Amino acid sequence: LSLAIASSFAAAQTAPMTPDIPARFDAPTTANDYVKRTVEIPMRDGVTLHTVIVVPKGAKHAPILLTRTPYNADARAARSDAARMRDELPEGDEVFVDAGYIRVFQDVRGKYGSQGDYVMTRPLRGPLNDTKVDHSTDAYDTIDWLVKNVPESNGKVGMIGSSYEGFTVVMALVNPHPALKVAAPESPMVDGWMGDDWFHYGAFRQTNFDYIAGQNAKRGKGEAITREGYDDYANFLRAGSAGDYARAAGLDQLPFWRKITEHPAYDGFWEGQALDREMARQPLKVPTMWIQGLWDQEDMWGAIHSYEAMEPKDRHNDMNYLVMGPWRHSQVNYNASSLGALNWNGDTALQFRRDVLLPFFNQYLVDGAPKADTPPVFIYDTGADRWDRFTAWPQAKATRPLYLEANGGLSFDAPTDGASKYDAYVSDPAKPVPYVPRPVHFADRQSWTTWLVQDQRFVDGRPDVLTYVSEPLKAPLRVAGAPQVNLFASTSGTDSDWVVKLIDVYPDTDASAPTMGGYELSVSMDIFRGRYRESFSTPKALTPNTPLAYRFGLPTVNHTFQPGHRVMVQVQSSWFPLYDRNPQTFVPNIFFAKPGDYVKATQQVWHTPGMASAIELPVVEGK
Ligand code: PG9
Repeated sequence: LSLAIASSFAAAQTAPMTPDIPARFDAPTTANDYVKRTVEIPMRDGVTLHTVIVVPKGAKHAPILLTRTPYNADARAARSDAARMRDELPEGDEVFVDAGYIRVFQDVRGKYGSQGDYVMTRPLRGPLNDTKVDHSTDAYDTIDWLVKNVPESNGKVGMIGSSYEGFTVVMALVNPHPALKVAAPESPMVDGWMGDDWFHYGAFRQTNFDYIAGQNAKRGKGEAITREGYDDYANFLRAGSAGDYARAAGLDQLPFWRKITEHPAYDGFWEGQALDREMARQPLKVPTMWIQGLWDQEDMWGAIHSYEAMEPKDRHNDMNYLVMGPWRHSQVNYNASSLGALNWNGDTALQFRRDVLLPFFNQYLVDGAPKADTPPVFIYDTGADRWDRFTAWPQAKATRPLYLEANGGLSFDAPTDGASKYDAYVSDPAKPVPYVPRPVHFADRQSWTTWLVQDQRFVDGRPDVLTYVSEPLKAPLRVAGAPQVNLFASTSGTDSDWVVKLIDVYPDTDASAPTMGGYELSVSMDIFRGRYRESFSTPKALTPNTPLAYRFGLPTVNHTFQPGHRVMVQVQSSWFPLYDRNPQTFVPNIFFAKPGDYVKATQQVWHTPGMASAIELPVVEGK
């Protein structure tokens, strides 16, 4: 019998014990409308960077669109294992695919297929980087290779990318390669301490722990941190300080976390990496469109501040552009017909990519393309539900203080002396104010991407949240610029956080959208760590029970408060667990605060003529 079985396999047949995984498997690609090549591009120090080049079949004299990523170039260039390049590449690329672009994704050094060391936010060569390479040289060397080695290209390169991929676009603008003809940093991480990913005005963002672990524990994709329970409010409260949480999660092993804890203040480590400051020093060589969301929950600072840093150099108003859509972080590359409870007039991201971004890129990259009709500023009015095209930003020529009043009022009239001088509340670090309704689950993507438009009624009325509200508006109130907080406040502690929110309160009823009746939509809000009141680099204890001035900018807005709506301001002293708790006792480093440092504090917000707390609104007067 065994002889009979053996003889039933002719010599040409595959022997039963042939290993079933071949050394190599190539899926047929003849049906594809593109060719994908992977190459290892050598940098000036000999390190090779893994690069995926996707070329439309039959392309000639085509422009190149380049993205440099820490998020796996192979995966970024493979959305759905598709035969059509349009389906193979990310959604945001569809307009470029339709226009015949060559698309390139590259792993940054040290991640996924690229050689070399990964430094989370590799500083430019200089005091913080004594090597020969940075993202600026890597972009330069990559572009140099691409224009010499991709025969289907016309030698012109544009760069685009959001967030970290936007940070690498900005880096490429430092000593740019001459073939880099246009750039679009989308929500770039520019100043990680002032208002992008890691801190906001010195308050640490604990959502980063999963990101730091995922990015730095491995060359490939790492994992999020294991949780004790579903509710991150409880998980982080139980842990103690941010440092305690990180230690328990093993993050002390990660150099990037140690660097963060060694630089809690805005010292040379952060200031030396702030790319908006660097941009202010750079000549304006490449037409650049700075893009971000008006509710960008991760990188709210970078694009607008870089645009503002470059703008004085743009003497002919034809090099430096600003785009702000009604978007969450990176939503520019997805469908943006809605955000949380808000519905827009169509897919605002597609409108932008198709009508503004593509013509702008074509102008600089496609041989013989016409000049695009690109507005210097393209910004959504989130109250009027429409795009505005402006020649300059901000639109408001000056700000108008909107004063906090006794009895919870808000008014453009300055306060007069009255019986009530301040409003008080007790801020208890044992019961911090949540930033979204509990249970809080950082991994809940829907919650994270929409938290900035969360209805603020869930905290309105808490004893540790002060609420000030105007009368219903009789006429539209247009606000176009960055509101400034001018708060006079005291604390019984020696350190304190101040969270200030500018809110649009919808009319009590809306028969067409019943759940929007009375909605408290945050238009702009941020947190400020009190110890940095006088200096961002040198923290100082606050004098207890003494009203002190806190001035800081809120995120940029372009919003028309409609008639019948009311303006609201909320003030509170914690935003947990997104931001680590301020112990309210001054300690040298809040990351390492001890349980006994966390104390209740009585907070007072003042509204007297000499200490008139206000939000200075960039109001556009007239029609
Ligand atoms: N917000 C992320 C990030 C950017 C830059 C540095 C670190 C993190 C991102 O989405 O890429």
